[in-house]
Amino acid sequence: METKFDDSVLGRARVGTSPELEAYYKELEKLGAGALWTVANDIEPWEPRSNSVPMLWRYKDLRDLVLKATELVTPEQAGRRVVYLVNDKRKDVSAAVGWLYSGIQATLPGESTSAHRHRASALRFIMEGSGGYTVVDGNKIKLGVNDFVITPNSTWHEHGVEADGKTCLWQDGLDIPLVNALEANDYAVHDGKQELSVPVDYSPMSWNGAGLIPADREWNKPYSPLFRYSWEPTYEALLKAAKVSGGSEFDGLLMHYSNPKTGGHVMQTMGASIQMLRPGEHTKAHRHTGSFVYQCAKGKGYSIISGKRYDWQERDIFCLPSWAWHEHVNLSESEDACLFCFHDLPVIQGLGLYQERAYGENGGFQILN
Ligand code: GTQ
Repeated sequence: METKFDDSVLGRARVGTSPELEAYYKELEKLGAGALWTVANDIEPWEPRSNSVPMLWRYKDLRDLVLKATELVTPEQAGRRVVYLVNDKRKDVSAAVGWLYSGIQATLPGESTSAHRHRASALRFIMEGSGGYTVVDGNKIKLGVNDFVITPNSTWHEHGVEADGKTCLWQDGLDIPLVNALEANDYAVHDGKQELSVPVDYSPMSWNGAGLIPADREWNKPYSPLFRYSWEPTYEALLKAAKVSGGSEFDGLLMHYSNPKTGGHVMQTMGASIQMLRPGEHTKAHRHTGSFVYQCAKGKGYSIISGKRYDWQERDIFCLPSWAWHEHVNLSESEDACLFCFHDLPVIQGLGLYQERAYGENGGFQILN
């Protein structure tokens, strides 16, 4: 163990054992109390500690099983027809990593769900299909492949695929584990489907992402008025940025989807980002707090997380636990690779919990295997 993590130093709990102490602990336990020094070193780790493990979910392995759900249950029966992604060490809270939930939802042409809402926030990244849509607070939003859409906390939402569309699969991301941990979740069902209160695509058409803000519109909600971030302008933004910037040595070209009104993250508890790795790019290793769920939107490569290599290609999903060393590699020498991710950075940053460390800095190291 490195000396700086030595629990025998002054300032750490370093009480031995004795029959007298054991008896004392028992007395305290009977009264619903305990001696802090018996747990202090555990509950006050020297550095951020994650209970999650890095994991990769290969699309080619999961896709058929997700589609099989369409033969087994209807949206009416299931509420949401979703295969969710379970971190080996977070089964108890149904998390993909940290306090984040993720799943893959399948909707057949002509199907739609009834509307519901919950205190947890949700987002989606479209994996395949056509004619998909989601209705957020009376605003029907059309969804195409690689589009990113938000359904902020307590907004009514329902999903569907037009009858002339193709089966849609999309990745859901929700902060269910976090909101449950905070003991603040709730859930309500709508008595059917929402009435559309505005024209289709009202949100993305009026908040168009060109840096222009409607002059006649008040927006005081704590989340982005732009509900959909389409792939085309997103990818174009990355290509343009790549012409004038090298990006970060740790992240390549990394952009956060933002609330056009504030420039901040799209929702209060969850944010999302898109990242481009140029042909052949191999980022430097670093680590930071925050939990991240990635989906490869384009290309192929691998990430080394906590010393282990995870190879990914289009549609594969993988997670990065808080404080895990990581670096990303684009395996193609001619094509760029794009990684979508969603994360809890709004919470981590908003509560002053963000910290970051470069590989090799302050004794940090990474063993590659
Ligand atoms: O579409 O609202 O994957 O409420 C899990 C919970 C999706 C949804 C999920 C949900 C939803």
